[in-house]
Parts: sequence; C-alpha cells; structure tokens
Amino acid sequence: MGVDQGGVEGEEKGRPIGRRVLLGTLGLGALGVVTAPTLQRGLESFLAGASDKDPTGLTDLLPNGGGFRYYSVTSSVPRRTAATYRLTIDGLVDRPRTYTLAELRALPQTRMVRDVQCVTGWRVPETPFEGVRLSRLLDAAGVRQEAGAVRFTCFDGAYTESLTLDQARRADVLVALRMRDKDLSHAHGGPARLYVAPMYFYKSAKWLSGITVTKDVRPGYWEERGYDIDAWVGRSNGRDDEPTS
Ligand SMILES: Nc1nc2c(c(=O)[nH]1)N[C@H]1C(S)=C(S)[C@@H](COP(=O)(O)O)O[C@H]1N2
Ligand SMILES: [Mo]
Repeated sequence: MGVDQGGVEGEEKGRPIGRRVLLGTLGLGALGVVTAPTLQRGLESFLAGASDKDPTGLTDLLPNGGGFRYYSVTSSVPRRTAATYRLTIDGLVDRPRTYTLAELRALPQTRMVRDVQCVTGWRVPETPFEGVRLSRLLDAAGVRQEAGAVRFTCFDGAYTESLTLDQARRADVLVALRMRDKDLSHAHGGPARLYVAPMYFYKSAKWLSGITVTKDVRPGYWEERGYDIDAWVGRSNGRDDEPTS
C-alpha cells in the first residue's frame, strides 16, 4: 500500500514518545506496532466516529484520501456533536464565555486556502479551511492588559497547544469548523479545531475545547517533547527554507 510511516517516523528518532499513527497502522495491518493495550477498542471507536456522512467511517482514513495522515496522541477520543460541543474562553479576559457550535457558526466565517505542512514532511497543497478568526473571539472576550499568550486544550483530554498573543491575533489563525468545504469530521478534529495557517500542523490542535488567555506561553504537548514553540513553516524545527515539493 506504499505507506511510508517508517521513513516519516525516522525523522522523529530520539523523541521520547512516538506518535500513534492510525493510518499507518491500519495500512500495514500491524496493530502490534502500537503497543497500547486499549488500542483496538480505541481504533474501533475512532473509526466509528470518523465521519458524519460515511457510515463506515473508513473513506476519510484511506491513503490518498487527500494526502492527510491522521494523528491522535490518545487511543480514543470522545465524540462531540452539534448538540454537545462547547468551546470555553477564559483566563485573563474580562468576559469569559462558552460557545455552542451554533453560536460559532453564526459568527462571520473566514475561508483560507493554504498548504498543510506537517513537520514530519508530508504536505497537502491548497487545502481550504473555514471558521471564525481567533482574534474575533479574543476581542469579544476582552483580553486583559497583562496577558501575553493563549493556551489551547482539547476534549481528547491530552493534547495542548499555545501561541503568543501576537500570533493568536493574526488574521490567518482560525477556530476552524470546516475543511475542504465540508464540516470537520471527527477524525480531523471536529466539530472544531484550531487552524494556524503559517505554522506546522502540530499547532493546529484538533478537538478544541478550551482557549485560556495566560500571561506567558506554556509549551504544548509536542513542544514538551522537543518541537519548537514558534513553529513557522520553513523557519523552525531545523528547517531553514520552504520545501519545494
Ligand atoms: N488533539 C490533537 N490535535 C492534534 C494532534 C493530536 O495528536 N491531537 N496532532 C497534530 C499533528 S502533529 C498534526 S500533523 C495534525 C494532524 O491533523 P489531521 O489528523 O487532521 O491530519 O494535527 C495536530 N493536532
Ligand atoms: Mo504533525
């Protein structure tokens, strides 16, 4: 099937904790590669929730399904629907609040088409993302003077990310509700994920549930494991220019 996880993972040698690359595991038919005892069950529930429209949940996970690899640092992720999804903004703000999915959908939406670039090398060209500018949510919350950073938490219960306040206020940073002109699937972090267009894709936290305005940047999940906190594509993580293909 030509799954090249070996090479991809090779770039990450020396990192203390490997990814659970679900697609690679499926493609190779080698569940034993991932050692978590609960993985089989995790995979099943992950697949069951993989897509709203595809009852098998499998098409989104097949190789060449747009070139994406599917990552989760947990073996299963609870499913959130339009009825149960909530996004909370709190921390150093004057007006903390919790949004429903309908409330996020009712705000002005921004659509951007950029290349997705994972730090391990794979890239998906010209991928449309659409959602609410993070700056809009921050402005609505009223960020306090002493704030300097934003921390993101996820309903997988494990993944975290962070941005400086200046980065978070960029126009190309979204709380994304749609990808490739469809509602974000569970596998891709739906109903809502962070989308940080100018940075490597690990900044784009899936299954976003919390936005906390803080004083200082706190390194995220992969950043505690060696990735750069400032993850500009082509200018971080040992890269000094843009990939050409
Ligand atoms: N919650 C969560 N978000 C995450 C990750 C993850 O494991 N958990 N992996 C990151 C990495 S390293 C990448 S490359 C992308 C993968 O997104 P995809 O699964 O939609 O391709 O999600 C990022 N966001
Ligand atoms: Mo990644």
